[in-house]
Amino acid sequence: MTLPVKLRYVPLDTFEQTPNILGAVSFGRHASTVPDIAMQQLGPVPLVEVFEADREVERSTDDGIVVGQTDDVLFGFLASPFTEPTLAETASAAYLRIGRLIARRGFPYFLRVWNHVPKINSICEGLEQYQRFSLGRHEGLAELKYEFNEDLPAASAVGSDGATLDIFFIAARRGGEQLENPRQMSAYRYPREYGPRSPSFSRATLKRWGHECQLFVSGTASIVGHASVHHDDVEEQLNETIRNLDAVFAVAEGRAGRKVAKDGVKALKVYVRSPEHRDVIDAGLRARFGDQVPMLFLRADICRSELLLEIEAYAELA
Ligand code: 3EB
Repeated sequence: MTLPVKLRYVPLDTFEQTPNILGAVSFGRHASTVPDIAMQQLGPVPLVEVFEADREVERSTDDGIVVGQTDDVLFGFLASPFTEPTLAETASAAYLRIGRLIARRGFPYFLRVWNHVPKINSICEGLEQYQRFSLGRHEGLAELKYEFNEDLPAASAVGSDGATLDIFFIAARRGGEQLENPRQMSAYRYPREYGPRSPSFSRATLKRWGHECQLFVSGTASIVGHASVHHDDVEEQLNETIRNLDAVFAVAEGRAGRKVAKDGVKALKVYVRSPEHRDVIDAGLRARFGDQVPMLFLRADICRSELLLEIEAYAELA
């Protein structure tokens, strides 16, 4: 079986020629034909994140959610306006709408979710916006009856420069496997100091399609156990993050019984708090993953204020 969806970063000026676009997301108001997240790209060429299907795509808008689907996979994008103190309620309502849509359409399993939270580090009425978001997401997923040790998808949750809570995702008829990282505490078990409800995500989703496999690795940062390490040192945060990515790859390789090849890493998305750190991160990632690895750099606030970067990965295991 060929992969029903592949994730690719495609130059903005040619991405519309991609056949069978299941969904696409631009960053920084470049493309008017697809949903956009208000963020600054830090690369030389503006890129669009494209979910490429293997056949014709059926498009619709349902309950405010932009949807693309084939027989096997569903992409969705939802932007939710909110006022700062109501972010938890907004997040829980958004997850309920999304969860009901994917259930109704027969794709109840998330493979990967991306969350973009405006002013993610700002404190509103004594609670950080990221923690408010986590609280709402947790309540939404609990109401949808997701099992926190079984059904949590790979995810990223980072800032944006916009005013809406933006969530996009891909979902399938049958679930992937939830992977954790032995170097890190599972996020859904983080202690109370990180918020009243723990962040509901797994470290990666491994999805098999017949003999082929794909791996969606969550946003990964310089965290060991549950603690952030190497405050104020971007190069050490990068090295720790690469060790975490490698640890997740190793778990996936054990499960899948095959390797994540260098050319199997099809996408790395790098969230950078300070634009001046971009080049040193770029060099470190090329040293580890090779000069040809596709990368998309975004300026973003990360969900803990001491974290300077976060990196997510997508790989195909042939
Ligand atoms: C961490 O490991 C860093 O709340 O969905 C990374 C990926 C992080 C996803 C989320 C948060 C999330 O806790 C932060």
